[in-house]
Amino acid sequence: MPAIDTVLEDVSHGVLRLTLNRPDKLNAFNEDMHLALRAGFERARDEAEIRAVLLTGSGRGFCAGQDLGDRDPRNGTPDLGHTIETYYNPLLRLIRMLEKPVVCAVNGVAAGAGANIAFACDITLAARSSRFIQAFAKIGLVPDSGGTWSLPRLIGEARAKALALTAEPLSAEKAADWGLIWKVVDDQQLLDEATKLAQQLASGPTKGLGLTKRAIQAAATNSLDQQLDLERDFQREAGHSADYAEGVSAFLEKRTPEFKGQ
Ligand code: LHQ
Repeated sequence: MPAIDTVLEDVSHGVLRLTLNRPDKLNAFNEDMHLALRAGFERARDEAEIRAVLLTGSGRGFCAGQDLGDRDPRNGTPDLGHTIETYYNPLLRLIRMLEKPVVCAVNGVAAGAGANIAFACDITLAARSSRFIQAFAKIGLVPDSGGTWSLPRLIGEARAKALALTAEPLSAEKAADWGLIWKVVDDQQLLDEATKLAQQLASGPTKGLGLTKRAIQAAATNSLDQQLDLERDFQREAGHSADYAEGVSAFLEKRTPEFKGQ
């Protein structure tokens, strides 16, 4: 067991809040933190009462990527492919495949894998003072955690290449202007606003929201024809949900719906 909880977990109003908790290292990933974060997302996947996730960091940083002290080539050449396969790729797959919304509150600098994990979440808010750095180029590495996939899709090849090749920090404002994240929030308001959003999503029609997330992600590789077929199938599935019945009944009865997430 680690000496400290490297990820703090808290459940409230259907939201599982996961707080990266190695503030002295700007929440850089060691193996304990990887395993704890993965366990958190698996919990979100497995527990029906959890209907949204909020990911954030403690202290002044969000996440500085891999803890470089743990992958120090001076102690023998590490197999970074193994690190990616064992830790980062399973995490990215969990976030993207989770059929519940994942809100990310970037509370400070997000560097390397830390930036790309923030971009993999469904709705990412960032504190005005935060910044995003594709730090890989500074240490001879390649963007990971889906960065080479998400960056060109979100902002186009020209901006993706410039960010990745120069490792120039990108302000939160510019990240929002470019469409890398949803929005910028004043530092003091970040956690409140992200929590409100996550709670709103957690009280929503979880089945429909999960299918919506899957459909939008599937569009990255589908043709229009494939996507139209997928919309037909997902709409059929959503139409059988209790939340659809509740949503339409509430609309017709002029009342607020009470979604159960089923
Ligand atoms: C750190 C780190 C850090 C350890 C700050 N590690 N201590 C995947 C697979 C396998 C291997 C490699 O990588 C990957 C994916 C990746 O994520 S690669 C990218 C790894 N990350 C970086 O290269 C970022 C390194 N950090 C920085 O460039 C700066 O710390 C940033 C720009 C994030 C923040 O700068 P400052 O605000 O000036 O803070 P600082 O540098 O003073 O950091 C505060 C402390 O945190 C400091 O420790 P100290 O004991 O001196 O107070 C840093 O050493 C420590 N820290 N990042 N990744």
